[in-house]
Amino acid sequence: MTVMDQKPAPGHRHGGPQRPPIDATPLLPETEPFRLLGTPDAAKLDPALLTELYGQLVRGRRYNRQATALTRQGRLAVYPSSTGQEACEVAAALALRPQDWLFPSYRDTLAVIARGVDPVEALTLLRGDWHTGYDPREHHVAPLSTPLATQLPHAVGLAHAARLKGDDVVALAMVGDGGTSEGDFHEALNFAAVWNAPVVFLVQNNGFAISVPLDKQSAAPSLAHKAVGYGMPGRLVDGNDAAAVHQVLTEAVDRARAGRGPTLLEAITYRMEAHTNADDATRYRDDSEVEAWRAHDPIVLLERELNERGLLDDTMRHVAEEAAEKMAADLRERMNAEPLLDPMDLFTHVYAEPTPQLREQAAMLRAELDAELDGGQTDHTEHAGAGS
Ligand SMILES: Cc1ncc(C[n+]2csc(CCOP(=O)(O)OP(=O)(O)O)c2C)c(N)n1
Repeated sequence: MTVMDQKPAPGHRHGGPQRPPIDATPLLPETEPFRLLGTPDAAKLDPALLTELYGQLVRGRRYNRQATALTRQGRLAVYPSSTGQEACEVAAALALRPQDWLFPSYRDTLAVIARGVDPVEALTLLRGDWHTGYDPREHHVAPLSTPLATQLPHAVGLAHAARLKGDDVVALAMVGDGGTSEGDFHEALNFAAVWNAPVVFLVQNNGFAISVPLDKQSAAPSLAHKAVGYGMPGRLVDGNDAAAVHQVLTEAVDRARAGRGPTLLEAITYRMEAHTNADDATRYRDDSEVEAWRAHDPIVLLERELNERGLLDDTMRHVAEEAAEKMAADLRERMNAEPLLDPMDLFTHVYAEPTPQLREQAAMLRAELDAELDGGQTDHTEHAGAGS
């Protein structure tokens, strides 16, 4: 039995005048973020896991660089880079089984591709040319969520429904530090704990919500401490230590799978780039802060461990870099092709059964498109249906 298996005495429930003393200690996060790389415990880590993490971190870093380049070339409308946060992204995907579900935010493209989604399809939404780009059911990955924290109640709903049906499914929901101030965060965590839903919340605390630093965002001792108020355990982890993030996520996912309820994880990391390509981070943070985090880069930490254990040689480094370059070249090539767009797709998948207003709007657009094509000679009466 671990500390996280213990439930606090139910003294907080309405139990009449003889309430037992309240002990919330089992739910409290550790005082220091959990770390593995560079500690004696790292010797026990599976070499296959470390090399898998390494390959995926290198690929993820390259993907971030390529996607940012695509914004400069006008091929991508916007890209929120996760450079510096690759350990959280990759470990999140690797801690799940195929039947589990991932609920990502807009910054979590790397977790999405690590789950098996096509790297180009994962960028479709950020390109602005299709609602989601991939079929969420194929890899059990919900759409990248642009509205903050709305993915969290969705994750709880899916996890709760799976539990009611007896399905072996865990939902992992990812959110930023700023997202924890949203009402949806509160509602999701409250329902998750009351229903004992098999869901894990991973907060990537990367220091900023656009230009707002954490100390202007929350007065909580840590974001993981918020868990206690809902009655679930909170854990703090070094978000740049890929092995540590993978371990705490695996423990939390196993706990949820075993029916022991939700967990809130806070991964301490750092957003090395600006919020997106549309942001200028030099206006609100000092370069020296960014430089200080370079020494704690997730790839540097993992390389050091692999080197110390004799698990990384030039061949292996070369193989990882080659694979990343291949992925980047393919991404570049396919993103450079003009997408075939049908403006009528705007109406597809809005409702299973389109409303009269939607049909009317679709007919108007159809008429405009036809007019553009043939100077207004087409009979439009046959185009009254939406979502064709
Ligand atoms: C409901 C809602 N409010 C405001 C925004 C505008 N917005 C986009 S990103 C962002 C900051 C979010 O920061 P954080 O949750 O820390 O995530 P990060 O971008 O650092 O990954 C804000 C306020 C939004 N997308 N959705």
